[in-house]
Amino acid sequence: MTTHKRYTGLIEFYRDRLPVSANTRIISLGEGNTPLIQLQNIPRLIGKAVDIYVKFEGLNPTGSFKDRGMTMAVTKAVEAGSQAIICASTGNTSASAAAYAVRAGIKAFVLIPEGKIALGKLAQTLMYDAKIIQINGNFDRGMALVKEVAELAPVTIVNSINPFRIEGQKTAAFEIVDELGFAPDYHCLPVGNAGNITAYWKGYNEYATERVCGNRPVMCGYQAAGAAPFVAGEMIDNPETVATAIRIGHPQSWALAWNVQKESGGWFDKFTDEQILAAQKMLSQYEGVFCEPASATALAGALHDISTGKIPEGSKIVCTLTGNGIKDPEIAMLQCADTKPVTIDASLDAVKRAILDSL
Ligand code: AN7
Repeated sequence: MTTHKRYTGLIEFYRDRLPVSANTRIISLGEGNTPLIQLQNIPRLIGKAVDIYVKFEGLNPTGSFKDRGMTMAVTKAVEAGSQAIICASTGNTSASAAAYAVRAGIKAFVLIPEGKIALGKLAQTLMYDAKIIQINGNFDRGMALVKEVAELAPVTIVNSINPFRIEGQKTAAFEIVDELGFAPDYHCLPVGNAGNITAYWKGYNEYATERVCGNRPVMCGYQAAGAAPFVAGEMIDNPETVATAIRIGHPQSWALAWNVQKESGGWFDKFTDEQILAAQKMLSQYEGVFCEPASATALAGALHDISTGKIPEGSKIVCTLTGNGIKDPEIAMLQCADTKPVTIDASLDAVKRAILDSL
């Protein structure tokens, strides 16, 4: 007899490890359970004996890891009787908040920096019918405003300062260990507000404490060179990077992330926009995995640290690819400016010639 088991999201799946009760109405879009893809061509290309896996979080319902935190944050907001949620966002949080608010039947307000979020993120947030408030300031300013307004208005903040976001996002570490049977030696991820690095560390720690796995990874947090407060050792005021998702100068989980670095024996580093874009292209071109620029920072960092030996050969490495490449079509088109599609006559002859030309 076949038993059918429908996957209905990470809260159901990990409900024993999350703050829900039997009576909680779960707000889910089937998030989580994302593929852990082992890279096959890039390790060969760089000539290093390393196992690199990418956790492709771009395959969540709204195309980013934020959905893991949002299912939990919105579930708890609804449980507490909230009628509206609010966030500041570089794009992905706003898309996720908007979608889960629709699902819950509550209102979403999102503050975004005008002209500084990727087109796909704006399009989806519009489609989910959120109240979009564009500001002539960056994410950090938006976050400060959200904190102030939440003191005055009946709205629940769903940025990662909401502890339920971290609870939901820790499940990505559970999935990795459940699949591999161990924690990786190194876990690499892009750092903006540093909520996600905090969440992964919490997940790995919970599993290690309960002996689900015997080891904990070294946590490597990578930033864009123009938005690298953790590398500077201080907040910065005018962050700039092509990776708009991590264009953040005042990380909200500052102290928590430093704690992760110390406890895990990890480090922060920064990479230029050129290095980030090269890593994004490389993943698409050699592995068939299309992530957004911010996400590629994880691979840029891992490849750099592998090349210097800081991450030694023989290591098992997981890179989190936080968001889907389709979210930022403008950058993708720029990346491929030199490889325009050929346009031909709609005839068999012309198609044959076009194929033979490029064989
Ligand atoms: C693709 O959407 O902060 O270090 O407002 O979208 O947990 O902040 C996005 C962050 C990495 C950084 N990769 O994660 C927002 C927002 C992608 C992201 C990060 C973000 P954190």
